[in-house]
Amino acid sequence: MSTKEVIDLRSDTVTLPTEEMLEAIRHAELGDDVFGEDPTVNRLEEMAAAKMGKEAALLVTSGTQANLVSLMSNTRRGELVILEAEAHMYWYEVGGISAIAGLLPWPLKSPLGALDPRDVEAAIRPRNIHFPEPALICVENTHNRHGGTVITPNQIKAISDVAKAHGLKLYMDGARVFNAAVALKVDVKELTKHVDNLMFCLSKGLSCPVGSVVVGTREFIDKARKTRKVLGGGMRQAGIIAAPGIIALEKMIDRLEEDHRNARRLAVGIAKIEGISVNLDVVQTNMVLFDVSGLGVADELFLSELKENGVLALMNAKNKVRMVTHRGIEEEHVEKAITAIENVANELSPSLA
Ligand code: TLP
Repeated sequence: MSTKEVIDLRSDTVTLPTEEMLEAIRHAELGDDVFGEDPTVNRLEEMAAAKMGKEAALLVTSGTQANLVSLMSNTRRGELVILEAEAHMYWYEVGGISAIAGLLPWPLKSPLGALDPRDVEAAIRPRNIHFPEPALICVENTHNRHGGTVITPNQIKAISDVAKAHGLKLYMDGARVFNAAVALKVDVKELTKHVDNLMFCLSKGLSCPVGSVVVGTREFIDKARKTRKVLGGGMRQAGIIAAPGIIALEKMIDRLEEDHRNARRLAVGIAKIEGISVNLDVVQTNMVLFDVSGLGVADELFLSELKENGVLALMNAKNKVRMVTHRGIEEEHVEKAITAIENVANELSPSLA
């Protein structure tokens, strides 16, 4: 790394494709995927379904499209969807859940992202002329806004039991489900077996340039394929997106462990800085959330000073900074980032140094 290189910790979405991925794109066998004739897409979809222990899969353009397609394919307009109050679908998807899917989100608070089954049970009201019909429960794994926290197979099963008892479907926003599986050291199927359907992203820690995959029963995926079409997501020679996805599934999952190690290293380093606090219990995968309220400076100033020192980050909430580790961030970058944060803290709040 040159001394001028920027350490970009804004998100794992900033990862660039590997050389092997670029080669695979160049040589991908292509066809028209709207006719189901792109062999590379078909291969990726089959691999994804097998990996998740489900019948079928569908390549889509983004995590947001995956969630929207899944919401619409699991429900009818006017129905109620129970989700966690900090869920990505609720916070960051431009309100598509209501504006496009026509659903009523019913957010439930939780300390670390895992819904309490008793809260879910209580939220499912009896069928009544006044109430919207409840249709779907959503979990997010790992949980982004809670700091990349992991939801365990037992926690998912407990929600699934409630869903089944009330005839509701269970969906998982598994944008980073492989991070959860790697952190728990379990096969990803342990995390998917209790949900009816899910999505995962290729373009985050797995390093692909584009794409997410929706996975579920054959019937659900047939419906999702049509929903994707109405949303303008029918792609033609989409094998150029699927080709790196195949490499991601074959080769990029196990290395997520490195990202987790680096996140922990980063968090432990940041925790020692005066004026900054980190809850280390929440650092379970590749994200670090830390509180800079002790520095007494505006968030914009903190981020811009950090940028001056060669490190990029995002705010997760007021005074709460988010950093995400990913391929391309090595131990030396973590050390440099810690030093940069320390320098900024000292510059902005010299009295604390
Ligand atoms: N999350 C992005 C931003 O939108 C915040 C990030 O940098 O973390 N579900 C979850 C849990 C996500 O974290 C994201 C992306 C999505 C869905 C949406 O994926 P994209 O960005 O591909 O639409």
